[in-house]
Amino acid sequence: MFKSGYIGVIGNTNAGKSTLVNALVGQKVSIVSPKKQTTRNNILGILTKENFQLVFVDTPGIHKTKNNLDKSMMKNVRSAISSVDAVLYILDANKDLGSEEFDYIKKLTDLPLVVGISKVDISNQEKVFKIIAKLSSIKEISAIVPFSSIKNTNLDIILEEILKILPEESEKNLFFEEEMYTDQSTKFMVAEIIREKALLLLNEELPYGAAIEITKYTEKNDLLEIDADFICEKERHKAIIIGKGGLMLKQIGSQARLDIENLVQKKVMLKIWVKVNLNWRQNKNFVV
Ligand SMILES: Nc1nc2c(ncn2[C@@H]2O[C@H](COP(=O)(O)OP(=O)(O)O)[C@@H](O)[C@H]2O)c(=O)[nH]1
Ligand SMILES: [Mg+2]
Repeated sequence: MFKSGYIGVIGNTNAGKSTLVNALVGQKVSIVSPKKQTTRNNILGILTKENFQLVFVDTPGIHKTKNNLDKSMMKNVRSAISSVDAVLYILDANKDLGSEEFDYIKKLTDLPLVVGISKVDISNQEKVFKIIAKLSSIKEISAIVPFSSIKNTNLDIILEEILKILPEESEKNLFFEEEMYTDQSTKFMVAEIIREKALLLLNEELPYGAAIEITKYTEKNDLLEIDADFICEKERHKAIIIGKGGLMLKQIGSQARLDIENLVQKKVMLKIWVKVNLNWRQNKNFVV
């Protein structure tokens, strides 16, 4: 007996979706930061075991706008929802569940649905119970699971509940080869790692519209040589990214290099150039 399926991981930005997908897959497939809109593309995290293959679709998340939450939610997640077998909806245990989001969850019940309540390590039972009580009127929800990705609490239950709602298959239906844990190229992941360090280190100062582009990616014996352009739109943005005496860029580079070495399992030489380019925006990799 085998089970497989695509699971759309949906919820507000910062709810903890990417952290959960990384924890379930056991590999860092999706970058994480306290900043909104950290995840920009739908990223696949694949978990394959003896009797199942789950493909998690990590989505950029719902970007809350004051007047039209519903519309923007739909826009952000529509493509993920249209192609998945089940939905894993993530709510932050520390945030109240508002009526708009409640209505949105209700609408998702056309698909098999599990709700995860994240970050219970920094929340309390009262808050969690309040959310569960509100959700209890949506009978179609298969399971509500409070969890913590960071403390590894109830992640096994999340998997169990997802497997319960997927149909059994008579043959082993693999979407991806067993050893794959993402569909992304290593090169894309390298750009994402640099973006993550910039998000974390520059924090609020990260200029809007900056991007990372890998311009060289060459393996020489045991060494991987990577050149990257950090593209921004204004000279003063360039100064912020480089920092006093080049210190900021150096920090971004050395933190990124460590993660990249971990990813590729070899020594990495990473050079980053900061460039100003006004007209790069089309088809490029946005940072913010
Ligand atoms: N304490 C705690 N923090 C978490 C947990 N999961 C995520 N976070 C933090 O919440 C922030 C947003 O996480 P992220 O996975 O990027 O959220 P996403 O926008 O839904 O993908 C990051 O700062 C994470 O470190 C958790 O289980 N416990
Ligand atoms: Mg994310």
